[in-house]
Amino acid sequence: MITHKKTKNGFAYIEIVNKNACARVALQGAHLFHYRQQDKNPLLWLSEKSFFENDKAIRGGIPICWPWFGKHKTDPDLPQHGFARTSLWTLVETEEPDEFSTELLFQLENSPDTLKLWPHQFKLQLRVMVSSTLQLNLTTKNCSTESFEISSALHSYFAVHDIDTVFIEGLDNCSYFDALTKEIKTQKGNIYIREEIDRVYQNVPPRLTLHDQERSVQIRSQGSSSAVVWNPWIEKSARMGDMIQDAYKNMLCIETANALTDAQNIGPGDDHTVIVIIF
Ligand code: TA6
Repeated sequence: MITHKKTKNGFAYIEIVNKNACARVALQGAHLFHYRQQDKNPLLWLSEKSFFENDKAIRGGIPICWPWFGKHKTDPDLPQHGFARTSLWTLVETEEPDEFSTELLFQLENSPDTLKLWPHQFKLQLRVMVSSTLQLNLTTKNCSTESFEISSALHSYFAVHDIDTVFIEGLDNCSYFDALTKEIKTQKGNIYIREEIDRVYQNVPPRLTLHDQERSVQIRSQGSSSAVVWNPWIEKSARMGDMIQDAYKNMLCIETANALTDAQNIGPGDDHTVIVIIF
């Protein structure tokens, strides 16, 4: 079942319910902010203090960072993580192949507003597949006559039972840029979270696992060889207006990205797709 809904303050989203799972996707940013497999706890984290307001990114779920990841390379006045997550997308297709799965296709195209921020003609599509697995396919099409470069991230916020007991498996021996120290380092073994962490891993394998007390979450990727790991820890989460003080204890970002050396150059008429599958 696919239902168009609005929050009390009129923020539009779509609710998906089938026999395997339920999910919610905001039209702003095509932002999936809830996913729960049948009879299980939500897989994704959503801040209790998240805004559901125009031009403010929802804190949690899977924001789409596009057409640049992080700060804009040259213009500090441009929005962090690009404009896709705060733009109003269009729901162009819905499909319910059976009672166990649901597919939605969202689209964002260049407009006078986007051209002011990023002078390229594009079509951006997000296909969301909700079943016992959650799959997002983000496709960038270059509709202009010149190449352009994008960096991006499917910025997944995972709900965790207790940050002190989780670990990430699969990034052993991967090099990473440590955004806190600005150094390039190499990961040794699994990743445990004992302080603020903000790292962009490169040459990342297509299979990562988040081990939580109650479950292991599989993260599969295609079209991406970089991954971002982020937890704001105590001080930063206390400073964030859309997170409660101890929110850091129950969330961990493992983002499927095309970031830093994995930025993508797309030729005229060409396209690039990055995929994440979570289960
Ligand atoms: O997840 C990586 C990161 O770039 C962090 O540095 C942190 O800023 C996070 O994204 C959240 O960014 P946001 O703009 O959503 O507050």
